[in-house]
Amino acid sequence: IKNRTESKNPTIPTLPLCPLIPTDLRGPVEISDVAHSMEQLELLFDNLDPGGHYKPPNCQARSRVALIIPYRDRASQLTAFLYHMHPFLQKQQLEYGIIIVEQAGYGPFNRAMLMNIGFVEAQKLHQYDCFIFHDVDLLPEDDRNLYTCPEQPRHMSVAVSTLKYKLPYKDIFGGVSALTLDQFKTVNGFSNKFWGWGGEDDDMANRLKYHDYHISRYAANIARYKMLPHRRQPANPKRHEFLYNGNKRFNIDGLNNLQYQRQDLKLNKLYTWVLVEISESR
Ligand code: UD2
Ligand code: MN
Repeated sequence: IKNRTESKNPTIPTLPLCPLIPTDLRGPVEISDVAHSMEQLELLFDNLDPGGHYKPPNCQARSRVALIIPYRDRASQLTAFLYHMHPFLQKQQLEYGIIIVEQAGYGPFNRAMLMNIGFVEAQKLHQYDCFIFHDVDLLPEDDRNLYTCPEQPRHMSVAVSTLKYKLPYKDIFGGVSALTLDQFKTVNGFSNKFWGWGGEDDDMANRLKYHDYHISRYAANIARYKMLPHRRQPANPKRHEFLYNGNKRFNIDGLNNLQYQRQDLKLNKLYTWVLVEISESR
């Protein structure tokens, strides 16, 4: 009788599946306030494939997770993020990659469009089945907050330090959120129309509702995050208007009309870096 985990080629044994619930979780995890340079971090984490990609060495991961991080001009937050996240994700025995999508230039920031770009670019690199859209300034405080994609889209940053660890309103979907490949395609990704602060996360919540999805969440004592301090971005004055008439655009504004110029892509040691130029078109 053949062992089930044995492959056809006897010289390459297949790894057993990783346990459903990772074995080494502890609950609350410490958040260090020691600053590291990127060079220091690169010496610290020597178990990553190029581009900051990781596979558990002793078992086959159940999920292949792409973390998509919208980014511009937050260097010290990025090092703090990488220092915290790599050990955190490895303890959860995931196959994962960290993709930093940086907006070039000084125009208004478009978080949602960078997410769409990250989704497209990540798929050119690995066969991801789960996408976690993640602010660079949020660090999870409990390792039972699993970075996976459940049956329904999951809003992960339920309790955030700067929001007094309370959900500000029921349909909030900003901060950190997880969608499967199929879910993200079904809703046509994020809207590309939200320039500047605000609204893009609520528009995504509306897209989910429109497609009969439900937002799932872990309990607030587990889905806790520390937000690193930063200045406020100028709010987008059009955000309410775009939110209000967003449903007219769900099927024409998103993944299917996404336009950008990729200026650079580097498989850095700790993350994949994609530099893009985006502009308001049509
Ligand atoms: C809230 C949401 C965030 C988003 C935003 C409105 C939570 C916990 N967070 O964050 O998900 O919906 O409101 O757009 O609900 N960024 C840069 N450089 C910049 C500006 C932004 O890298 O100059 C990136 C970075 O990853 C940052 C994220 O965009 O974490 C969100 O921007 P923010 O942190 O300025 O906004 P915040 O904290 O109000
Ligand atoms: Mn923030």
